[in-house]
Amino acid sequence: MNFMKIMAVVSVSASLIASPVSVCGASPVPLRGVVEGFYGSPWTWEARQDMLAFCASHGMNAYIYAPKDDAYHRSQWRVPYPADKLSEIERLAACAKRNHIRFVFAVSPGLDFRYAGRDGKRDRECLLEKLEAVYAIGVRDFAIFFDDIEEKNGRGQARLLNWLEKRLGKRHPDVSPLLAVPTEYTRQAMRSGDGKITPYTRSFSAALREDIRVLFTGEGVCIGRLEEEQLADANGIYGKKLGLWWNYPVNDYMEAKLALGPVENLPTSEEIPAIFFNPMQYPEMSKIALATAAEYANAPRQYDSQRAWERAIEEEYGSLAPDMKVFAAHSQHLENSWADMGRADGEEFRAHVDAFWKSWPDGPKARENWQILHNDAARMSCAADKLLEGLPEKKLDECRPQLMQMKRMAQAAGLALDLLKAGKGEKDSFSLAELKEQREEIRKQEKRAAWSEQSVLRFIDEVLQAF
Ligand code: 14T
Repeated sequence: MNFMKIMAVVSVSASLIASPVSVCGASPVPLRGVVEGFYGSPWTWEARQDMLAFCASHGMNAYIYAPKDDAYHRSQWRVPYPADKLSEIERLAACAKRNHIRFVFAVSPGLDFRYAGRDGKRDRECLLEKLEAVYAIGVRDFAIFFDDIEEKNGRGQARLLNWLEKRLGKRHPDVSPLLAVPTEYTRQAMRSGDGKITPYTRSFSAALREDIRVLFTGEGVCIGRLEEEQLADANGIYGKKLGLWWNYPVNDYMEAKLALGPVENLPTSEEIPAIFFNPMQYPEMSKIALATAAEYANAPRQYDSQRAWERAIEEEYGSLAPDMKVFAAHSQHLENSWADMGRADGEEFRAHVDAFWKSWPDGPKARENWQILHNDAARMSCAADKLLEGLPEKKLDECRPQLMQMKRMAQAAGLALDLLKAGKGEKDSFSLAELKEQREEIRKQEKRAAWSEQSVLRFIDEVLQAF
């Protein structure tokens, strides 16, 4: 029995006891799992079932159904689920139950919800109906999300949630407390420039019933670090402990890049009542980060992101694990003007490059450092071949463009090194032209496949600049 299997058994028995038990001094986050909450192609029903089993075997105990691009979940929230969809939900909920996973059904009605007057009453009843239909097929956990909408009607949203909770609770004593995501769901959004709590968050949090659980995403939407004090501040704003919606490995804002790193920089002292990880639209590629997420959520204080990451890949890739580690080490970081998630890519290679440039061309270790880089490039090229050749189709279908990009970059890096060794003489104009051509090919694929932008690709560009 491996560690995760033990954790799974522990968590099942833990969920039978009211308060979380302490295993070797580590308290699991009581509610821990996956929120299918990304934009883009929702997972298939088959992938979801597979993911529920994956969650269970990794000691997670909850899954939230909230795909942004399921029209019935958000844009067309008033439209009831047709019979065929409803029976899929029923099967999924049953699958969750078999796996001891809480199945949470979410609706995001905020785009056009009307809170007042006759329309308000209609929309309220309509939303209740939507939940009732899902209650009828066996679901007992519900969530209402108000993220990514224009309107900030804090009081209206809170009163709607209170009303729903009361109505559901009266009819069905077996319904769990509601989960909610407010419109200001980052700590930064909850305070204005002067540090004051915003009017929205003040009215939403003041009006909301105490037992309704609120989730937030940390400092920003995709800021990959949450300090204890920041969490404590957010809890203080709400006067209760908030749960986390953690936006890793989700990549809907940068689909060309796969998030294959571990989760990291999450709180270890403050208690968290719930944590949900938002994955990629690619279920297989999400499993590396999700396996590390499960380790974190089962024992936050013991969590070691590097070890969890290695374990996750070894468990999922068997004999291809060494090659997958090479690939994944360069595909962890997602960054743009507002996002900064995941460890830096290819740190080891970057360190080799730094040492190389320091010594090149006349230092005593120049040749040695050149050889290290050359070996790295060869290793990447070989890993790409083995993965393209040996990965099962389901996995390959989710990462082929990025693997091919790794292959191109490995070759270009090798060529760049040969060029450096040969120097700037006439005879090399041919190789330089070839390197430029390879760089152009990489550029053509960049929109579809990003990989190691700041490590291998940067090295290639540095060499090109040197010529
Ligand atoms: F509900 C929230 F906690 C949340 O994170 N909402 C969305 C989520 O569905 C999405 O997958 C995630 C990553 O893109 O971020 C939120 O959506 C945004 C938020 C932005 F500020 C998408 C783009 C943004 F600029």
